[in-house]
Amino acid sequence: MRTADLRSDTVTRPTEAMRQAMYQADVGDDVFGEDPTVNLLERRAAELVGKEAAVFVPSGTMGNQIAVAVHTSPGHEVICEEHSHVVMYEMGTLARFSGCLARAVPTSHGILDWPAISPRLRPASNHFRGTGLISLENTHNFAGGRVYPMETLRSIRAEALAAEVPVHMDGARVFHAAAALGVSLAEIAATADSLTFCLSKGLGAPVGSLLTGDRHFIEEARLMRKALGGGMRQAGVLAAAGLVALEQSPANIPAAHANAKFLAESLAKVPGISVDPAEVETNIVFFDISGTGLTNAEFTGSLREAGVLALGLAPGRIRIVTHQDVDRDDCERAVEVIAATCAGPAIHR
Ligand code: TLP
Repeated sequence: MRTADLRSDTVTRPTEAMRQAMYQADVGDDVFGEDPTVNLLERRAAELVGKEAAVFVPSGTMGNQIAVAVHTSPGHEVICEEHSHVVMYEMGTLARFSGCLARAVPTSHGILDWPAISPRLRPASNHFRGTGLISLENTHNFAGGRVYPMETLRSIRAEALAAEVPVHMDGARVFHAAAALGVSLAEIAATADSLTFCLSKGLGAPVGSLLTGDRHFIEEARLMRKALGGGMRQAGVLAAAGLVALEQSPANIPAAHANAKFLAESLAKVPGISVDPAEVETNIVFFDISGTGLTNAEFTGSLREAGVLALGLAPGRIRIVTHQDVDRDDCERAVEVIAATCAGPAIHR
């Protein structure tokens, strides 16, 4: 039985072209700056997002946390949305590595705007260190892949510049945001001082993220990467897959978005499930199973037996994510399996 793995877009396997490129990659010691394939990937990434420079890091988490560490100093406050990855899912590293305090802002759909940010903004004083950074997540994972409207980003950018506070963007899935809006990566990236994006989320590469920014910022970021143990030596084998991902995978994103929409629209018709398809803008669908009477473990366990994998991320809240390793047939089967799972307990009640 083919498994439809919808737990995350991190589960994709490298394509044949990536494996070939990895096999043939020209490599050197990247800590000496001598890996030609890593150097090429970093140049290509910087070019794509319209920034001066980029540094290849093992994970999105490291990219984000290096950005926090370089932009801030201990005691600084980081304004971010309350469910953002940088504060909720990065092992407390904001505090552990950078000594920063999260000013986590509640929102209804994960998207911050200046009216939500400005009351939390604090210049340094005798009593507190003040705001060191604004961090925006685009797309916003735990808000269901929501995309920042360009005018919101531009207004945050303009106000933050005036307030002299840097903006970092956790663009783990910024390719998805660009595809949803029909804008270039550079247009989005221009609204932030630094941007992290992931090659291993929805782009199919096995490992790696890029942190991008101006030349001086990236020089500092390289030192911080080394301090965190992220100097990877002959990382060209990984960068080679990343270059293929940048070249070939963005073309697969529209299909992943259409499949997510299809899933949301189909699941909205299943009794016991609550989901608003209008809120699905990219490749992430969250739905509520409270109406089924099943626990997350019962629900995902039943799906797993039928070859469909989903994640329970909060009580009653299930996440499915589409990507290039699942097609429409897999999604149709997932809907059938979910509908059967929801119908099951009603028969026994
Ligand atoms: N997200 C993962 C899990 O950590 C939840 C997933 O399956 O979605 N920023 C955002 C917005 C992310 O969604 C993630 C990973 C990261 C950063 C961290 O990237 P990695 O896992 O490479 O450290």
